[in-house]
Amino acid sequence: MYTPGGKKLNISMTNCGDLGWISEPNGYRYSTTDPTSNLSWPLMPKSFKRLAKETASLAQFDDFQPNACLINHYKQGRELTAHQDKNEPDLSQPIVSVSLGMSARFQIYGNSRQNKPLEIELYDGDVMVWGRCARLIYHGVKTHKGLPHPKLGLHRINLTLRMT
Ligand code: MD6
Ligand code: FE
Repeated sequence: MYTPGGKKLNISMTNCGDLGWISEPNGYRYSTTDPTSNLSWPLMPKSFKRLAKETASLAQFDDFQPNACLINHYKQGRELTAHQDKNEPDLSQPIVSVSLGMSARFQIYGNSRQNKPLEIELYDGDVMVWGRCARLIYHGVKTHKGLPHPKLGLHRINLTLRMT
């Protein structure tokens, strides 16, 4: 995908579910089809929905029913710059994020991307529920050099499950 400024994103992205988040020259939006193929996104596996619903409920979000799952793929050394996730219509709904493969540094900037970020390491299998006062904070990801993951090698995959 490309940024609205016309630059190629340095991570690759796809989606599953009824809707998928896309980045295009005219902005960011959710779309029912994949712009690279004009086909619908693949169905969201029931196991993804179940995991998201169960983990959201541990954080007191009742009845989280994701209909969109953004899938990000990072090669070693790639990064996602500071951003907010604000294209979803109901910001009282959380985002559930699943990390797989190589670990990465997740950077939390708070209310301004000018802040020095708080950094936490996200490991294979970590699940984060992102909501309430944190829902609109700036955040980014940096990968680093490390040992290859036994199954995914020098790659990281992140799933973010959303209601949109
Ligand atoms: C990543 N995650 O972990 C990127 N956004 O690769 C995000 O940008 C993100 O983990 C919103 C909520 C949770 C997240
Ligand atoms: Fe995000």
